[in-house]
Amino acid sequence: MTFHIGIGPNNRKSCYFDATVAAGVACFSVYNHMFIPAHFGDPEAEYDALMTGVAMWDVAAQRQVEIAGPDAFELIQYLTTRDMTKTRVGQGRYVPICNHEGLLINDPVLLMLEAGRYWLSIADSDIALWASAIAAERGMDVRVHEPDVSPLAIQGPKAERVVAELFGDWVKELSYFGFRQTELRSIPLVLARSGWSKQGGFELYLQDGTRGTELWDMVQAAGARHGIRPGAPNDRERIESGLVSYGADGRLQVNPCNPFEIGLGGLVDFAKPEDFVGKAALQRIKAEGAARRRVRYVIEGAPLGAFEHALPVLTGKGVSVGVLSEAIYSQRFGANIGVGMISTQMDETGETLHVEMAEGGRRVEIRAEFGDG
Ligand code: THG
Repeated sequence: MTFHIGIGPNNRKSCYFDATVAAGVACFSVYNHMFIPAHFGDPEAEYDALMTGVAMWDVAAQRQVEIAGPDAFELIQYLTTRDMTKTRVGQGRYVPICNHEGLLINDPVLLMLEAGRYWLSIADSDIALWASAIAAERGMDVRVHEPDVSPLAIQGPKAERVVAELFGDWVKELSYFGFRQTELRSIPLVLARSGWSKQGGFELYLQDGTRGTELWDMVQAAGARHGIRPGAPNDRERIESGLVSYGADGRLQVNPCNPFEIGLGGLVDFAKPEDFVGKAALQRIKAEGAARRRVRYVIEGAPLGAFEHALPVLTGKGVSVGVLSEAIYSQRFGANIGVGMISTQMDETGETLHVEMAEGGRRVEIRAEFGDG
């Protein structure tokens, strides 16, 4: 079976699109109605660059939703489950957003740019619609819009060297999720220590979409002697390190889940003085106890190939008691590993579990950590 998924006007191109094509992108995915590189044809080399060197990723599809105006703080505080009171300019925050039923609808990184102006750096769902509707219905004095901002991630143990060469040694002082408004040869951008991997790195939030290729080429040139490689948010690394992927691990329309089920319960702050969307539902869920919890799975058998969509996790009798969201063969742990959720009723039953794959059933086991046995 050979087919292509077309590039067409329904989905937007990133401002780094031309640069990634020139760099040999082999596959795109779609995220926030935009094309996002999925890989450059050499998964091993891309993984190795992230783990031992440095990788650069077009993550412009992590769109920014800007919330600005006199009621910006009030809206942010109402939208997110965390308490934003202590959030300050220059320090980013990971902030779950739920609907009124307490179901997760996004898990952005929040940047407070100045008093009364924030960006939500969103995962794959339409938060600009959500935020502007809530603001209007509540009569809040804010402007919600999507600015011309396109993040470029530089990730891996050598990322700091590359970024320090470009910007100077001050970047080494940035805290985790810390950021600063700056420029690179007059290209306006926000530089942050963040990114969707546990290998460390930075994100450059480019604020002028006409200069994508120029910025890409500058990063590429500075990174060349450190062996920088183009890549993309890396599924193998994120499964190994357990990072949440809203969309892959669950989304409102497929496998809806609350923050307690997906491992973000610690980011729900019932003590904050103001109300927030989903609070009442989340209090109920917490009191009753979440029905599922997030787990890591090991899947027996030969190395897995492509894993397309989530699979139910089944008991011997074929009863679905969990979900395997995404799985991949990990050289590092010498096993097929995955993330997902399991019914809390299965705790300590010790029952044998399996998933049905194209070639037949495969046994799965729950692990607290990978590499522990
Ligand atoms: N960077 C930026 N925007 C983003 C992402 C990003 N938007 C989409 C998506 N990624 C949002 N989701 C996440 C998920 C996890 C993390 C960041 C964004 C993350 N988590 C750390 C962890 O789980 O260990 C730290 C969480 C914490 O501080 O509590 O980094 O990557 N700009």
